[in-house]
Amino acid sequence: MTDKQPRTGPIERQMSRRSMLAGAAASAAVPVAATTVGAPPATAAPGNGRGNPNRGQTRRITMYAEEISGGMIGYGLAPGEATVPGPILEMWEGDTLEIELVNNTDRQLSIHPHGVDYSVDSDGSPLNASFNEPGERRTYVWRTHSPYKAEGGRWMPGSAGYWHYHDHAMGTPHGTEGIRKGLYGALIVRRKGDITPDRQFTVVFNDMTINNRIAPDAPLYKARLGERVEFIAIGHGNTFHTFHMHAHRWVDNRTGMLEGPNDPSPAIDNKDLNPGDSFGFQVIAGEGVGAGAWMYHCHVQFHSDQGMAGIFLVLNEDGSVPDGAQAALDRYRDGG
Ligand SMILES: [Cu+2]
Repeated sequence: MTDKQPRTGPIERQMSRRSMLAGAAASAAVPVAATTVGAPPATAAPGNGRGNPNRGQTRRITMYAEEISGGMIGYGLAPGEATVPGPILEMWEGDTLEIELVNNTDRQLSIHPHGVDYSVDSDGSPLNASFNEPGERRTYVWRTHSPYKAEGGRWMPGSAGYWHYHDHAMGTPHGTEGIRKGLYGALIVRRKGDITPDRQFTVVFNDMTINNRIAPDAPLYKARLGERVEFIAIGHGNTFHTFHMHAHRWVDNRTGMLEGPNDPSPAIDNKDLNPGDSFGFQVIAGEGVGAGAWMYHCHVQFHSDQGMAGIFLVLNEDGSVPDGAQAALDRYRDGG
């Protein structure tokens, strides 16, 4: 599945919400080279579904499913801008998101979410005749809710979480071919009061790939020292994985950061990431450890050895490349 690499890498695409919004033109295969990054984005992107934290907004977006190079198929927010993974979609608890999916392929496909509320006609599965025929436009409606007290006094969880979406109709009634070819992406539902990050990166362990790529062409994620970085990790395919990040730890709760001094959530830096799983967390890039080329990888040894490893490059605060980082990137490119 990785005989050819996608032309549009997640590096530039996920560098900032601004660049994602602008929909930078597809670039050639992303070179493993240290470069500076632009100023962090200042504003949220309306195009990705993120609104403001006032509850109860209904927003509508259009997504396009398209073939991209290398035999892959992706979702995008505009024609010609499909990527693997697809765009990060965001909601606040209480929001409704209407997604008009345009199928620009000659195959049946759909979009199926995890973690949110939907009726059977937005299920995204052939079981409920909820999919797009080739060329068809179809609207899927996703709803969310805040925690609430149910009858009998128990509390029900809200929708907030790091979730994901994927095809559920191509190849099999489970979308097995669509997922294999790249029809997947991150879905974030935030709770009022949540802090939004400076940068966001989607990491998908899909069979033996990361975002359908392998080392030395696995995604290179870049941030400046001290930036608040959000990772959304998703598992797909047919094998188990464990996600590990060097030198950065998070806590095993909804956000990755403690709610207060008495939050008992344990700190971790390695977590199961099996098919259908997703989790996310925020870290402060390089906090306590400094700038540098930090590896992230699947910790199943034969997976990392076969290419499920990439670099989280923490640049200096001024955006310059820290000492030794280019040498580390060169070693990575050379298979070291
Ligand atoms: Cu693995």
